[in-house]
Amino acid sequence: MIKVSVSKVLSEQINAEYYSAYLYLTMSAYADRAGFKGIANWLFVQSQEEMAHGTHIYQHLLERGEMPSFAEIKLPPITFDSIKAVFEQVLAHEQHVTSLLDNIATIAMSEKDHATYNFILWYVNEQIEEEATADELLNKIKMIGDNTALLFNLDAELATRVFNDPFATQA
Ligand code: OFO
Repeated sequence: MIKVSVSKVLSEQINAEYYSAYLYLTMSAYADRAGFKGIANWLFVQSQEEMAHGTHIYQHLLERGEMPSFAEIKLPPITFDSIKAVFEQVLAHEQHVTSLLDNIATIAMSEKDHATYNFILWYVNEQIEEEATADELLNKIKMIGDNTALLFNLDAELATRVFNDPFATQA
């Protein structure tokens, strides 16, 4: 049985993950319209991953006999100043999500909910890679500066990303 305090933050995290998905979708649309189809692809795949993250928490709550609570998903920014501004926001957003997940881990531990603690550790660890990737891309974009040819090289590189369901083998 899950304590109310734990169930509450898990439901909030479903919302946060779906918000992330929506945010990366608006960013993807911006990049597409700006002519960077590869960057749009990378952000679209990121959006798909966030949907999978949210849905996995939803399934976990049901598996534990809990009714998830639902709330409105707020509207993310829908326009951006530049590709660099997009990736500045990606990094800031991932750092924010890390703090949400750390908070869930802390609450689960203090409630002695080892199942939730163990469950949420996957997400905590995943954030290490997500922050590192966002940081690396932002640094590349900063180094590229105003060199459009180099930005299109990066765009071609990011066009190759494909979605792999992170939980496919856990089903
Ligand atoms: Fe849900 O993985 Fe980052 O935010």
